[in-house]
Amino acid sequence: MNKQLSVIGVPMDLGQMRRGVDMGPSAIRYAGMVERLEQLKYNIEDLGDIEIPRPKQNTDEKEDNLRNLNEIAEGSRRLAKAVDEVVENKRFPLVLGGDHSIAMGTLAGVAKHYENLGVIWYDAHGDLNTADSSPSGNIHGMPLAVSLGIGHEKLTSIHDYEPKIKPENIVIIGARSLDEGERVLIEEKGIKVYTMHEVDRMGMTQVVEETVDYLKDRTDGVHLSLDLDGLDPNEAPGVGTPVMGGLSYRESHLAMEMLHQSGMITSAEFVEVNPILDEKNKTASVAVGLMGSLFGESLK
Ligand code: HAR
Ligand code: MN
Ligand code: MN
Ligand code: MN
Repeated sequence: MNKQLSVIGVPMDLGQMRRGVDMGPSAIRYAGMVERLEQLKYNIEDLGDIEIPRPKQNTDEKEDNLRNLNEIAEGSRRLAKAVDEVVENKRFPLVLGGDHSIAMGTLAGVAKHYENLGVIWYDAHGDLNTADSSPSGNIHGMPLAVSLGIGHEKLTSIHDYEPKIKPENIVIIGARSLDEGERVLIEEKGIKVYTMHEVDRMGMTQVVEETVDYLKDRTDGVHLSLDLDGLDPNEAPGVGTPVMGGLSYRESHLAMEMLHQSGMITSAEFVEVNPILDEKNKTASVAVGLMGSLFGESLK
């Protein structure tokens, strides 16, 4: 794994309705991220936080079922630029959310540098909605569709190219709340999904083995987009849209350890940590623990 890490915080809360997720980057840093990764002999440069524009109108107003469209597009452009530069400098971008809408910017910055970027989407949700299919108008439910080039032009065109990724290079793990339009898209595009049903039947070991096998030959880099709501809300309560019956802390550690061993992860983001909804910064601590495993902590 690339031992040169650049950390970028994204205090974004405009992609959904619950305040507090903009404090995610602070909460994750406060939980000891830098110290944890320095112990693993990484060189860490913290680039601080991207500035997110404040919405002009009250946040209840939705333009075309896309709440805060312009501000999110602008924030994403800034993030994409910063991430692009990190990859350009041959460093590993580690992005801290913020709600999951930030993945549009992260992927825009990363994918430019790859012919076939793989994406592991660790999440209770598919985040494959469009303005037409979204039940909420919340853009954090749309970033994976947008990255495929599906959605509002102001979003799909971020960083001046599209699409960012191809459907056959995506693996979703942990899904248990998919909207109708998302199911149709998954079917239509042939996106690989391990729902909780598959995780329960096969076990996480086989899920990750298959994922690594699947992505190994077809991709030249793999981005991990980890939404903390992929985990069970008992273990990661500080998230805005918790869904019962999620991945356990242990399963998630195993997944991160196996991804480390695969050596294939070239960028990562940890999103949806909301310290206001959390219990004593538990969810940020879980995020830092998972980073430890992803970046090579081992028990022996
Ligand atoms: N699918 C629902 C919607 O589009 C809920 C999305 C929740 N998304 C996240 N990110 N928390 O995964 O509104
Ligand atoms: Mn570049
Ligand atoms: Mn998500
Ligand atoms: Mn989610």
